Amino acid sequence: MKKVLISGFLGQDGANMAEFLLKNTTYAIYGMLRRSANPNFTNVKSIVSNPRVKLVYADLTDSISLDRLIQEIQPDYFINFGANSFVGCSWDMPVQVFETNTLGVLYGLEAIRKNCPSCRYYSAGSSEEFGNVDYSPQDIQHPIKPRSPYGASKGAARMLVKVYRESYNLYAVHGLLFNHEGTKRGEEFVTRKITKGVVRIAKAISNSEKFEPIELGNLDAKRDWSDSEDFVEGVWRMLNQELFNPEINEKIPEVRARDHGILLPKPVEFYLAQCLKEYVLSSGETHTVREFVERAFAEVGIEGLWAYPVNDPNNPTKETFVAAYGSRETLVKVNPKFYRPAEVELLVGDSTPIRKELGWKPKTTFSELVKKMVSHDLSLS
Ligand code: G4F
Repeated sequence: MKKVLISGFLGQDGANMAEFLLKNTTYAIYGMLRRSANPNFTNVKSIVSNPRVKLVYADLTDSISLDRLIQEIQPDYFINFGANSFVGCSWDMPVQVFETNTLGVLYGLEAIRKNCPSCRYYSAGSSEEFGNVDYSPQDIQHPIKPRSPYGASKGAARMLVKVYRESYNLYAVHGLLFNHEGTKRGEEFVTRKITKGVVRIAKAISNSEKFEPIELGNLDAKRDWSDSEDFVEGVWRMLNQELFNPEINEKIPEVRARDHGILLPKPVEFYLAQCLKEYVLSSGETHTVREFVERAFAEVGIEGLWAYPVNDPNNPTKETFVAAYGSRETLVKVNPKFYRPAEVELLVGDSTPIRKELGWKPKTTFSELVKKMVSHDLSLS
């Protein structure tokens, strides 16, 4: 049975990837965890007792632990979703962010090179690498222009993946993922913060209770939001390019030879590494944080208006979202503490190549995503 090692197993993407693989393959899943006094298994509660799932311990910042794990498991795939993924805190802990997001990638690549060079490696890249963008929509050729320590850490990881692929012919790819959300999203990210807040406020209004507004930062930031469940399929396609792109089989005689049962001097991944491509995953649409707020409130039947409070001496110029009818209560207010030292103002991705070459496309639209997240949060309370 083939083996897939997933780091960041308890996070949104790790858990969605494990669910996808349980449904669509017969492979064994090794969910990598860090030692923690109170690990949160919420995202994996429906799969963790599946006999194909095994929990294993290592830490991306501990090269010895990764080395040992890869040597022991000999995985066919190592999907590295482990990261410090919250851009906002990357200014507060830049060294930890680099240790996890960049050195963690280096340690993984080294462990594969030494112990298991036929293992296919996925590195979770980010549209944050594009930063203050030169053009729209952004594609794989867009230069790396990060605006945060997080974006820089991911850009550096991308270069390491390239160097290891080209130097050692490893099947290693760094996918460029635009924002992706869903019901497993952490509450520090703006989409889930909004959907949880909307549900809290809707419940309070229906029970005639008082409530605090949702406090947000930059409402004008534009993001290209998709569903993480769609993206894990795109990642899997990037890791199996020859299965989805028949042209690769034509280009590489060794792949055809392997398919005919002919023994090759090197693993097939060695030959594939020379024609691997990296791809952008995105919806191709961009929306402001403001629009996300409006849609999420619309899902619970609350219409609002953007306004500037005249009677708030502490916050005279900051915008608020107030209920359009009835008491005109404040639903959302801006709190400068949620602004970042530098912002990525606009992201919108061009995912045409993966759609054409690997046949991937997202299934969930922006409005379906908002609806899904709000409905899920309603079902929790
Ligand atoms: O939800 P966010 O924190 O996501 P961000 O920074 O775009 O990063 C996410 O997407 C990246 C891909 O582009 C990933 F690499 C990364 O790991 C992560 O998944 O913020 C989205 C936008 C930002 O412009 C932020 O300034 O929302 C703005 N925002 C406004 N108010 C807020 C808030 N963000 C957060 N987290 N909290 C707020 O109150």
